Amino acid sequence: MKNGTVGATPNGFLNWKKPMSRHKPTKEESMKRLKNQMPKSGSLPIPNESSKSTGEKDSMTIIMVCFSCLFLLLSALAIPGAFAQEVETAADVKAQFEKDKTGTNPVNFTFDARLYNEYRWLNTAGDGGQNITTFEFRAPFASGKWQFRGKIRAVDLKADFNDDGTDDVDEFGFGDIDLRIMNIPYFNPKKKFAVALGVEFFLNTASEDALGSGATTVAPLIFLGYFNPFGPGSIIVPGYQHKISIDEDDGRSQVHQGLIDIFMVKTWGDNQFWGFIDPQILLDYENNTQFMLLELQAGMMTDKYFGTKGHSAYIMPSFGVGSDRPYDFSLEVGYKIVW
Ligand SMILES: [Ca+2]
Repeated sequence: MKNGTVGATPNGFLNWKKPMSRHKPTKEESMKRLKNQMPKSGSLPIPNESSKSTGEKDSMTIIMVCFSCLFLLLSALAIPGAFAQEVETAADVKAQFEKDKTGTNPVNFTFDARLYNEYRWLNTAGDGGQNITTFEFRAPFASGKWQFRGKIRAVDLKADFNDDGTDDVDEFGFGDIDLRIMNIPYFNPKKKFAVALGVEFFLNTASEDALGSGATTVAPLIFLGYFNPFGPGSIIVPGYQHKISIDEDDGRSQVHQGLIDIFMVKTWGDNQFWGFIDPQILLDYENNTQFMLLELQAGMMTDKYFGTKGHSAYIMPSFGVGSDRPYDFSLEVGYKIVW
């Protein structure tokens, strides 16, 4: 859930089918697989050449079990009200939300424009890199009860899947477009607890096959917001999003995936600085694979330097874990305006 959520969810599920043997595919085979197994918006289908070793499988299982325990523990720890330091009224909360222009609170529906660039060092046999430039816009509607979010992206993808020194894909163009609407059906300021429900649509808009999923996908999501678990300005947001495609291009796979994540954010210095950690598990039910991503973000308001209002900047490294990970490491920098 990239930044505020399932909302903060990384667009980047893969649905590449792993080869059954250690046989190194030819370029033709790689391209065929590429055509058959295009990834989600903005993500690369990575053919992972090496078979998963038992050790890797075991360590992945251990990591997943640990993650699930952490998920349950944090959910239990953050029992509504357990860490409440003072009773707050809805008006107090509203005032706090209005003061916060960091754009990190997923249930604070503001107008919000973001431009960010991510570079991924891909988990390919040869060299692979993917640069994604995204423009994102969020707006409240229906008297602020609902939030719209849209993302449009340009993708530059170069990858050598079989390590023969030649790029098997080298494309630049528009990626898929994501649209999401979200609502907060339950919000209790005294218990410092909220529930968010939403649905996201991944549209099959990529200008080149390799730059999109080749499918139209619907993804309902739920997340819970526990406020002030680590003192004022902190939030824990466990969430789940289920993606299932309703239409695919010829030769492209069904998308059927789940994303579990725990977004944990803290702001400091009167909402001038923030940091978040967002561990995520991506479960590909279609291909029976899974991997983890760990996103870490540090951000700050830039208003006092630029004389602006509601402007901020951030940097976000991200790590891929597991043999089916799409990338080893990625680095994103972004600029955001909240009003
Ligand atoms: Ca190659």
